[in-house]
Amino acid sequence: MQDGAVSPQTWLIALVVVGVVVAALAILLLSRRKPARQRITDPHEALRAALGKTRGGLMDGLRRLLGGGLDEDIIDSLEEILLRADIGVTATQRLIGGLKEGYRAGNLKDQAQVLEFLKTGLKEKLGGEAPKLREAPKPPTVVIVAGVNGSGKTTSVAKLTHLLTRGGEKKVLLAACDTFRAAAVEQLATWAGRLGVDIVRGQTGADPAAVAHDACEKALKQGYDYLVIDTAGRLHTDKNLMRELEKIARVGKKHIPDSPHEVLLVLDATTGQNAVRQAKEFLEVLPVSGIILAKLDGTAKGGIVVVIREELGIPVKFVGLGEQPTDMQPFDAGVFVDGLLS
Ligand SMILES: Nc1nc2c(ncn2[C@@H]2O[C@H](COP(=O)(O)OP(=O)(O)O)[C@@H](O)[C@H]2O)c(=O)[nH]1
Ligand SMILES: [Mg+2]
Repeated sequence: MQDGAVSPQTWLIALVVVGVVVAALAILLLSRRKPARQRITDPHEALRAALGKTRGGLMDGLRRLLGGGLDEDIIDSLEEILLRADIGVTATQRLIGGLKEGYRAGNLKDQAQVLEFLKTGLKEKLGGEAPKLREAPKPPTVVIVAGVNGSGKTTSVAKLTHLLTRGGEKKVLLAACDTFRAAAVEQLATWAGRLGVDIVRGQTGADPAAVAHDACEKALKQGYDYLVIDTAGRLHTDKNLMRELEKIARVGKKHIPDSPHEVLLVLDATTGQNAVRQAKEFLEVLPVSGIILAKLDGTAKGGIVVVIREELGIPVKFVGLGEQPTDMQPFDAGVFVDGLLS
């Protein structure tokens, strides 16, 4: 080899060194970048953010129509916008009727007044703050979480657990009664681990009522404050599912006669009116006492809360705003409507 010439090995080493330096710089830069989505800690802001899609559809439409003034034809055209947000035919017609009356009486003259009217009307329909979770006079409080497959039950159990254990004083036990799918038990067990709570689980295919039985016994003996029961959303037939849910509730009653204290039905907001139809089937067999409306963050159909209220007469107690345990909050009509229309 000639003096002064660089050997291939030296080139190779130099290349590797440059490569390592570039990779290290890239890792350093990437790790210092802000996460794409900052967690919003203020609950009102979190709800407002989750309602973005619904609010966008409503507000864009309202501004477009009301920008040039107000008359009865324009008020009629608002109907389509309200229906698209899944506010429902009954409520929409009543709101449109009220708007026309107000317009004729000379009380509604511009966009701001129309918005105020809609807000007040919706808040009245939805009531104020949702009733709190029902508590047993003597612990454990038994909560059954039901709903169709994929509606968000297991995630909602995790979110509820997070809310219940937040103060650090309450002991929560989970029961994995969706024994129909192995993955369902694992999913709940993973959440239990992450949230630091205990879980009662059976083998895949075990009788869910037997798991409920064991869980009730443990909850009573070991002084848990809450027993939260996750259930299956699909069996071979809907009849089987409903029978199984009844059986779980019945087994609970044997141990804790005034249970279940709360039966929460999880509805997937993205399915709009379908969710309401499903709910009616559950209501036939289960004493549903509250609704968890999940996935509000993924839909432009947030108005479905109005239909739920009008057609089911059961309070929406919680709203789900994402996939993390922190992404659920008690429903408050005032905050909800303000997040929808401003
Ligand atoms: N964006 C969003 N996704 C959710 C929400 N709740 C549940 N999910 C997702 O929906 C899917 C089904 O949820 P899961 O709890 O397993 O439903 P289950 O079959 O009823 O138990 C999962 O991918 C969840 O992460 C929510 O409020 N927002
Ligand atoms: Mg599940």
